[in-house]
Amino acid sequence: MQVYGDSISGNCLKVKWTADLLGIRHEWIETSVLEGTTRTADFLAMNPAGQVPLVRYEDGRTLAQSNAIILSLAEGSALIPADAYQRAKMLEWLFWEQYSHEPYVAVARFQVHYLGKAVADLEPRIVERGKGALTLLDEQLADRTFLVGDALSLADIALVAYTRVAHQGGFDLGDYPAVQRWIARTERALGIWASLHRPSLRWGDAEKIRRQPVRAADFRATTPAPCRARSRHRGRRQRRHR
Ligand SMILES: N[C@@H](CCC(=O)N[C@@H](CS)C(=O)NCC(=O)O)C(=O)O
Repeated sequence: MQVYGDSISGNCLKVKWTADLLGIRHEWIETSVLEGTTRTADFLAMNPAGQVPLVRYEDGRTLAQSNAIILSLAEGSALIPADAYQRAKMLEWLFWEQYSHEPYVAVARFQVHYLGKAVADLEPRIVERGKGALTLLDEQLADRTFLVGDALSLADIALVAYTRVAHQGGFDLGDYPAVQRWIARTERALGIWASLHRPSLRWGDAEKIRRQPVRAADFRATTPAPCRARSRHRGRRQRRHR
């Protein structure tokens, strides 16, 4: 399987994290949005929408839309709840992410962090709606570990993608403490903290994730204080983007 993705894009990273967590072998083909690679004739022939992420399977079939892709990759795994109601709750979060979170949190981040716009010049509606989305998440996460039930699901993967970098769009994650704790837990569950925090579950623990849900209890014992860990993590990310 080939994944056409831009590594600055949360939508694309959702696909990489899901594939890595499930041990799905893939070739990552870096496809730059800023350089217009998604609008070339070759790329448009694969995805007329001119967007990444896009996957191309061995048989030549293609699939776009990040949440459709992660749903297909995670089919039959513990990242999709077995219970019908919980599965629908997971989908509820995925649809909400695309309509009420990503268009504000991700767009603010893109304009500020990549296009160099001042936070003060962002369209007020984007800022208001972005804060609204983060507030809703914070309220929902106040008394739960993951977004659906007590186990990591695609809802966490989809929502963490842009929430963890919301500060790059001018949002202050310090205003959302439950969100900060959940980001730390989810990053750890995904193994994207592996080198810093030596989690008990590591990137590539594919069998474990495929067979049994990642539950809160797997992380509670050793999860570090989110603020200290976040600032170390942020430093690393910023250096990489310079
Ligand atoms: N709803 C789509 C959004 C995809 C999207 O907006 N992709 C951006 C990168 S995050 C892109 O390819 N933009 C290039 C363009 O529109 O020319 C998804 O979730 O995959």
